[in-house]
Amino acid sequence: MKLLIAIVQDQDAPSLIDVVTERDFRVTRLATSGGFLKAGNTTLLMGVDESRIDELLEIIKENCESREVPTSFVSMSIPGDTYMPYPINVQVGGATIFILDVEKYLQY
Ligand code: 2BA
Repeated sequence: MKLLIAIVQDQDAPSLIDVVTERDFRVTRLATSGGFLKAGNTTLLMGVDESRIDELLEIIKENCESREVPTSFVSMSIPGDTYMPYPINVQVGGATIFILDVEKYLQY
């Protein structure tokens, strides 16, 4: 068994969860925040048999969209020790995925 951890955008999470549960995967949803944007995102924990990892990755790819997100102003150091704020756009997602080996899977 593998543990697939997927960090996705909040907008994509509901439909992704619907599809994975319909396809008989199990999933736990965590409300998380990204360190860079400090905005909410969703982390999904999915315990999955190794033989179905590719199927699950395909579902995630189909249901998670990459988006450009405008950030709040970022301070940038310029010569003379002053700071000038300016806006930037950041490309976020579709999904950031980690796949870990599961040593044991127990349910009581
Ligand atoms: P955030 O940390 O809020 O990052 C949002 C987006 O900002 C990132 O999109 C990336 O495009 C950009 N970004 C992040 N750190 C940056 C930096 N130091 N300099 C410039 N741009 C930066 P994604 O790469 O698609 O990541 C989306 C979210 O997935 C992240 O939200 C974070 O919550 C998570 N994530 C991504 N890579 C991770 C990693 N290696 N470990 C843990 N969480 C990760």
